[in-house]
Amino acid sequence: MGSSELHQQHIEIDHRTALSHPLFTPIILLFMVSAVFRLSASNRDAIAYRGFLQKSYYLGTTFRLNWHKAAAFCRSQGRFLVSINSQSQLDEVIEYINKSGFFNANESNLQLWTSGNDLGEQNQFLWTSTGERIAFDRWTQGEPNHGRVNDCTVERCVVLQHYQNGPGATYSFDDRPCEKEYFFMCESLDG
Ligand SMILES: *[C@@H]1O[C@H](CO)[C@@H](O)[C@H](O)[C@H]1NC(C)=O
Ligand SMILES: *[C@@H]1O[C@H](CO)[C@@H](O)[C@H](O)[C@H]1NC(C)=O
Ligand SMILES: [Ca+2]
Repeated sequence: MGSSELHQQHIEIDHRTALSHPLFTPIILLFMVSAVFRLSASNRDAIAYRGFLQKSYYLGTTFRLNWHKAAAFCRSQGRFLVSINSQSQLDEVIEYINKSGFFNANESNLQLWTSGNDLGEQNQFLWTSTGERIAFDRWTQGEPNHGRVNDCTVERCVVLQHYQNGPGATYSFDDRPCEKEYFFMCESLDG
């Protein structure tokens, strides 16, 4: 409420300045007023975003991307690929996936890109969205296995994977080829 009064004041000030100046045409005035309105709308959105959300996630399961494109997609949404460095962070992610209904829609397996990778130095896995080392030991059994093709290690980016039926992965990490396309999860880091 305080902020909308403020914006109205701005408009009145602009209005008076514009009218007192002989070079201002009504078209320029209209442009200025609409610019002020646009500015105030985007400020309101930013305040609402900070006010109501603690940490927000985005689960991308409508299309698959390679790791680099998934990271860019999250940035384009003002977010980062998800980093999971504790049991409580994993629980938040699982709860979000549960609520998304992904596994209700006859899906039995999920692999999604996280921000984890060892692209900077072999076997030094980092969450590159936060800069932390991967300290949460949640690797799927036998992983990371540094999968190789033609003597070159290609498995350097980390998925979170869950297989609903049978043994295997239970919300655990696996290094996969960064160029492969998987679903992905983004998070906001504020809050
Ligand atoms: C997610 O759903 C599974 C299966 O319904 C349940 O066992 C588990 O407790 C849920 N986890 C969270 C963190 O909500
Ligand atoms: C899930 O699979 C069962 C058995 O194949 C089928 O009858 C049902 O319609 C499917 N449900 C959805 C939402 O696809
Ligand atoms: Ca692997």
